[in-house]
Amino acid sequence: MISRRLMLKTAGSAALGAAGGLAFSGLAARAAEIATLPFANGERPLVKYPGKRALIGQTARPPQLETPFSVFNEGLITPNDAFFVRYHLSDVPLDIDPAAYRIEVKGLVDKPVSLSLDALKSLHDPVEMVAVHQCSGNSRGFFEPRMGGGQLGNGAMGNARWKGVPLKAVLDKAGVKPGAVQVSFGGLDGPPLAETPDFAKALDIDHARDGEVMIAYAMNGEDLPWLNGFPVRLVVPGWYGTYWVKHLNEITVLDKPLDNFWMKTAYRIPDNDCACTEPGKPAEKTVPINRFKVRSFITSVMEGDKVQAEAALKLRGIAFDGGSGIKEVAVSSDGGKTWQPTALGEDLGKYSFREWTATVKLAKGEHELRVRATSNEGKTQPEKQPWNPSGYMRNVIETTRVVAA
Ligand SMILES: Nc1nc2c(c(=O)[nH]1)N[C@H]1C(S)=C(S)[C@@H](COP(=O)(O)O)O[C@H]1N2
Ligand SMILES: [Mo]
Repeated sequence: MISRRLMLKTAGSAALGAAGGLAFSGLAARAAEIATLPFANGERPLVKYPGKRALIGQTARPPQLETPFSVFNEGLITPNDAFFVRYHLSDVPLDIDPAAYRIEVKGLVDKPVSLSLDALKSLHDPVEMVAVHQCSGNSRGFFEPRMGGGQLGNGAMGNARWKGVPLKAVLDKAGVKPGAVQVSFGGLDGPPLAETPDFAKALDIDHARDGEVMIAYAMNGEDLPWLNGFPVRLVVPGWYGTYWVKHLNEITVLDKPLDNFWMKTAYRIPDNDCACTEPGKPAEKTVPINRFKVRSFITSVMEGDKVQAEAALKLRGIAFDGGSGIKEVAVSSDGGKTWQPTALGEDLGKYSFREWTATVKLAKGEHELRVRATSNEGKTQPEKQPWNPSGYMRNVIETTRVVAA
């Protein structure tokens, strides 16, 4: 088999230099246009990376790309070339040989194993699941007051059909020893400086062995896109993206919780019912971020759109939660005073985006459209967004203002 190389050395880097800082050497991209996210300082270059259509460039080094929101109105599955990209460390792998690729399974196991991609695939019948993947900081740019971190709009999420092998099958192959507490996951990418902590995340042993957590080698019927973790990544259905380790090559069974920077310091939320603090205040006690909060969006109209007055206006959107599934979605066309039910679309599984549709009729003038989902476990979205120091887990009831004329 031939070594694969990310082919991006030739794309002109000068344009991005002008629009958004220096392009990552090698990972060059081109900025043709500017996208504007709907908050202050929301201008971003639209950049083109290999295997991706023009996406919203958040940072160039490492590459961080956001999906333009209009993509979510195209269908329930987010196309691979439009799927968001997030890396922490700039040493992104540019050259991977699938034939030489190995996944090491080690630590507190009966026999450490080193799996080739073929060996991985032959361990278990392929499993498939449609699941939303979402960055913890998705929508951070909308928080008030604002906080540090990537000023993301609502496009650091996507819904894909993942195919792979249950993590449990891999752990069983190595044989987990008694006393196992967590399993940690590392990928090929590394820090540019030795002082920067390498990216690794961990799941509790029972979670890792729940049969749903997957080592995925395909996404929407194709190899994983390079920038989404080729050739294999972890899929942790219903959990925030930080655990979905890309270019996965190290699985270590641990006898105590992983206490690296990425578990102990970063990606933690206030340990209280609202996972919130008073703006500007740190939390007294924190826990690692975990399941998605329930969310819903209107995708068929955008903020500021002009629509026809006194006519049937068809609204469409998406909803999802951390895996109980969507029970109902309601819309309001009067800023939340009154609500009407919507019709739910095809059920692609409890971890997937669920489509909803509704028809409203608007009198002449300005209107605040709102959408609110309720999950099967009875959770719904807040009217006011609780604040947390890292800007994680935004899930306030979304408002879209339109003008009917
Ligand atoms: N190897 C590796 N895996 C990683 C990361 C990373 O920096 N390196 N970032 C994590 C975070 S925070 C997110 S949100 C997702 C992003 O996945 P994507 O780039 O496929 O959208 O990858 C996760 N897995
Ligand atoms: Mo993330």
